[in-house]
Amino acid sequence: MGNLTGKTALVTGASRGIGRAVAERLAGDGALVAVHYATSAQAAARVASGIKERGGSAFTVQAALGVPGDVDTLFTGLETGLKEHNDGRMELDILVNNAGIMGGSAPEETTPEQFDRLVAVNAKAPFFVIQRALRAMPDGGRIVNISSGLTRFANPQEIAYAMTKSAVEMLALHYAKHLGPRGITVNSVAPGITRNSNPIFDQPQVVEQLAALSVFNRVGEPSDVADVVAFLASDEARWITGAFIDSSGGTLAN
Ligand code: NAP
Ligand code: 2V4
Repeated sequence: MGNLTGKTALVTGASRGIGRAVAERLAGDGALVAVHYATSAQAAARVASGIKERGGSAFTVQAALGVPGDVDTLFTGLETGLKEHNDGRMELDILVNNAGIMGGSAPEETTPEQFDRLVAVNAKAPFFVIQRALRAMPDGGRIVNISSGLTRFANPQEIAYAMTKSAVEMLALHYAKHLGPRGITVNSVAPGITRNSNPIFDQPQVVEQLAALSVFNRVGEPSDVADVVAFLASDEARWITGAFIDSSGGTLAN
């Protein structure tokens, strides 16, 4: 029996990277996990089947975020999955807003369309996903939003992206107060450079430079971040809300 046995969790962007590690960790702790994805159906199915092979419970949910109707699509899929896999118990105990897109363009070259897309996926979608999730979330629920160390570390290639992450951090501050009476905690987790499927991680010289940003002289692994999220999702973190949790391997202290 894990510490999340009997709980349900929705992890957005769980087909790969940090979201995948979070889904696997929460499922390992006993939660029934909705593995959300936008386009990577096969990868998400592999995440869910891997969880089940290890004795956990999971199902996949498809929804493109940052487009009209996104939240309806997401929650229709979530509700279908919960009906089928959770004996009709429709409550959502844990929400992890992880799905996000990055910028990677110089400020002079960022277009209004790119800016709007970053805002739509990284900031607007989490706001409305929370709004909808709260209808289904019982007292004592958990909300974790994935931000970025770039709200505190300068990288001019990512100004627009960092602006969206600053916006996401406001969710924890203000919702923590709003949801305190329900015992629901809302926190931000800010990873530093974390290995994902970006081809830069196949270049040893680049990885060496990125590693030097952390006081531990390595890049983060998705599981480094997932362990922090799992703690915030647990009962043991009941006294932490409205917090910014630096999960950058000391990059912000460097
Ligand atoms: P990733 O490997 O690029 O994976 C992104 C995930 O988000 C995928 O599951 C993807 O689904 C989903 N997604 C992307 N756009 C979406 C959209 N419009 N609608 C719905 N789902 C969408 O990402 P990651 O590197 O693990 O990053 C995860 C989170 O951590 C992001 O919020 C990111 O900003 C943050 N972060 C990452 C780093 C880092 O260095 N990796 C550092 C700090 C913060 P599909 O596969 O189906 O497209
Ligand atoms: O510098 C980051 C960083 C980055 C990048 O390198 C470019 C990328 C991979 O296209 C997008 C990106 C997203 C990020 O969230 C970060 C990041 O969090 C970060 C960086 C440098 C130092 C500390 C950080 O937290």
